[in-house]
Amino acid sequence: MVNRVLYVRLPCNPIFPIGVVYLADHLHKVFPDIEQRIFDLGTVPPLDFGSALDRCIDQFQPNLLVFSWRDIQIYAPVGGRGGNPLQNAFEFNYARNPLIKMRGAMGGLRMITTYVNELWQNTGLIKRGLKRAKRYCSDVKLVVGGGAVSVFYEQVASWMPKGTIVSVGEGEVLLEKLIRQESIASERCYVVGETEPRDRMIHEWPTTVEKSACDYSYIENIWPEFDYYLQENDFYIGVQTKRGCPHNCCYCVYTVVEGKQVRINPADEVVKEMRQLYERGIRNFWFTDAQFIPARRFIDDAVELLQKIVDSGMEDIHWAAYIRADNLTPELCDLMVKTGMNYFEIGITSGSQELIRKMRMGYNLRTVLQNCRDLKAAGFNDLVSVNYSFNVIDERPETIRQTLAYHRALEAIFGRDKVEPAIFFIGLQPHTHLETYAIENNILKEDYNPLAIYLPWVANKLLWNPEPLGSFFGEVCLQAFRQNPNDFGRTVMDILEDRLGLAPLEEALTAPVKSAQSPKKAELLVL
Ligand code: B12
Ligand code: SF4
Repeated sequence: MVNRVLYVRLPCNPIFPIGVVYLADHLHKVFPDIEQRIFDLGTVPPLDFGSALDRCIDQFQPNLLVFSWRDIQIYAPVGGRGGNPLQNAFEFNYARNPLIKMRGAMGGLRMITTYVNELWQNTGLIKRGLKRAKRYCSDVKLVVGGGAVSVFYEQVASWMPKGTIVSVGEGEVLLEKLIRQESIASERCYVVGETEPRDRMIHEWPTTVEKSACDYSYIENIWPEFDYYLQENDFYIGVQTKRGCPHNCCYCVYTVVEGKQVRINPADEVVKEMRQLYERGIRNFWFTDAQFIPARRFIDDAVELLQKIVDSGMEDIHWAAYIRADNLTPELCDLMVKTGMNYFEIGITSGSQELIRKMRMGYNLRTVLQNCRDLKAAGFNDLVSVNYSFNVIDERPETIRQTLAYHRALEAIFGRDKVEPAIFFIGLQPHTHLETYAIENNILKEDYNPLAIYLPWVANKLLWNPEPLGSFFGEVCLQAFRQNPNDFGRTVMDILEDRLGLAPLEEALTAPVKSAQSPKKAELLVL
């Protein structure tokens, strides 16, 4: 009988482990009699990982071991665990000064070492946990899942012990079936050494689950270190309000991990969950949805939720989320401000309507601009992070000029200091249209390993910055790192404007039907 479940969240920056919290809450609601324990290695100093895990297993003696692995990929333009990956990669690839090149190489090497160490460390912890748990229960089951495993489920098999169940996406139903000892054949999972992942398994639609407010009185009972996240005031605690995204953006994997069908968590339940955290002192919430307002048809759901937050009287809270700013209305803007939204990220990727269409992002930049005006008029006066990924497809000097014009228009609305341009270069991810494009165009081999970023020729292709503009962007970013590393995004925008000038805003907002593009790039449009 499977009745003692231990959730181990593998080492991670201290981001609230909402995934395991929801899993434990769900199983408790279905099987109130089973014993559960949450153990979060995100709160343990690195030198103690192994011994703390041993101690926890010795005490709890689980017969189901659930390992949750959140992130694995360190590409980001910001300081990651091993340094700033973008700076290192660009210094190594594009610097003319051999000393800077060398610095990039050394930085890259340091990051790769951190990355490989983390892979070894986490797989080591999984194996160690299993071995230890076998002392108490010889047929203990081992399941691994979480964000990182969902994206790289095909690669992790080679590191896991035989018999490990590798899971993609939400794990609630899978765990339920394991407890009931039912067949798991129809779940998005496979068993290492016994079954192979089905072709395109990640694209299968997840089983629907009804979500109710997480019961935090129960969670604090099974998680002795829960207080860790209550002590500091700056944690944004995760709360899910919906799951899934119906869009098709060419570089994005969320839409397959979470599924295209959007599930709305009932507003009353979301507020009930927030209220429990509020009563424990939490004032900052991160709505963990892939998109808080995935499409216009979900505007009413967002309005309902925010109105209920207003009615709840939780007046001194703040929240943040990923927001498609094409789906705002003046009413929604008003509610967002009233409920304390103090940060949001709009991933517009480009300020050129032509490129937005080519990346299949399905929104209208003119609408985004108008909605931002409405948000400002509603009293929004906090930080907006605007994510730009240059050079995804068909970028040209004129599309860069359009992006700059668009960015200046956003600055005119919110104020220069309130709009933070986050300059990303796409980290190519498996199961995306961009990956298909790269394989079909011989940029990547079909059997490439997306985790082999320790191989410079793989890393360079995964950090998407193709020629002919690749070196130009490399040079601009290096200049910005030199000039003002603390205000990197704004400096990049200024340098680009100095070099290329601005397009008329109207040009940015209109997408010509035809454009000068290479045949290869045109293919992406019909993928
Ligand atoms: C919201 C979010 C953020 C927010 C988090 C805010 C907060 N306070 O919680 C912010 C913006 C801060 C963020 C930051 C980053 N994120 Co993020 N984030 C997400 C996002 C969109 C949702 C994660 C989430 O909380 N979901 C809701 C919870 C309930 O779901 P969950 O945690 O996935 O858990 C469920 C399942 O995974 C499963 N499950 C979990 N564990 C287990 C275990 C078992 C055994 C089983 C069976 C199932 C299971 O069941 C759970 C319940 O349904 C995901 C993408 C996505 N759509 O999933 C990326 C994602 C998790 N992030 C990712 C990354 C990389 C990052 C960064 C490291 C990026 C960076 N390089 O800077 C940073 C830093 C994070 C850190 N550790 O320092 C990657 C991780 C995978 C990877 N590529 O390595 C993801 C998957 C996105 C991607 N593009 O691939 N992120
Ligand atoms: S980038 Fe955003 S809108 Fe596009 S598919 Fe991903 S989650 Fe959806």
